[in-house]
Amino acid sequence: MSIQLYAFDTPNGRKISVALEEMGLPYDVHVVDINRREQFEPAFQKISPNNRIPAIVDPDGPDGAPISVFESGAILIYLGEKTGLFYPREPRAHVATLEWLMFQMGSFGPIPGQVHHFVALENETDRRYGLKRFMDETRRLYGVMDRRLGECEFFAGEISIADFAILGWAWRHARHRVDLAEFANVQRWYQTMMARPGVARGFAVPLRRAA
Ligand SMILES: N[C@@H](CCC(=O)N[C@@H](CS)C(=O)NCC(=O)O)C(=O)O
Repeated sequence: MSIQLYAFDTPNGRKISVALEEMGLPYDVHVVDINRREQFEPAFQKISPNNRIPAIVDPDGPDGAPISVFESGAILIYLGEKTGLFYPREPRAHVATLEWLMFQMGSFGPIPGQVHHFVALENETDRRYGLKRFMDETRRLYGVMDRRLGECEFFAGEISIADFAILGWAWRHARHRVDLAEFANVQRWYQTMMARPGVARGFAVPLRRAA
């Protein structure tokens, strides 16, 4: 039976559609339109108590019974454990996968997300202050990633769920005003990732309803 994906067309939603496509898992999409506040509907809140996308329901959970999972990092780990794919078991690569996944969840998501917020503000004083603070930090994070990708091809050495997590946000580099040409290693990695057929399918799957 197919996994049920509850998502919208955002970095955190795309991480999971990309992972599902790359892992070759069958899934059905349920669009949760966060612009229409559908994340607060009681039925969705049952599977995502923090009222955020993405969430999944796997009818075939670890004990054979259905299980729901919220928080994109937890979903990626769940899918990695379920399939054994993109989830290195060799201890050093495993630790690196978790490190870079947590780096994304704790920093490279919350921080560029603030740029997306401040860039849309109309009050010039608020906008300037927020943009300076969070664009500087976003650029610092790209520098961290660039150094890592100068040492290895993918964040954990081999390709892993950490790459899918980080890609979801790097996909929005223009929105948080980063020119990838300034971060050559990130640009090389980004082009490699985007050229993968599974990644292309993950970004193409409709996560918005037709207007
Ligand atoms: N830490 C959460 C963050 C999820 C998140 O912030 N999702 C956004 C869309 S990218 C959302 O649902 N926003 C709705 C809202 O803010 O009400 C995760 O990684 O799953």
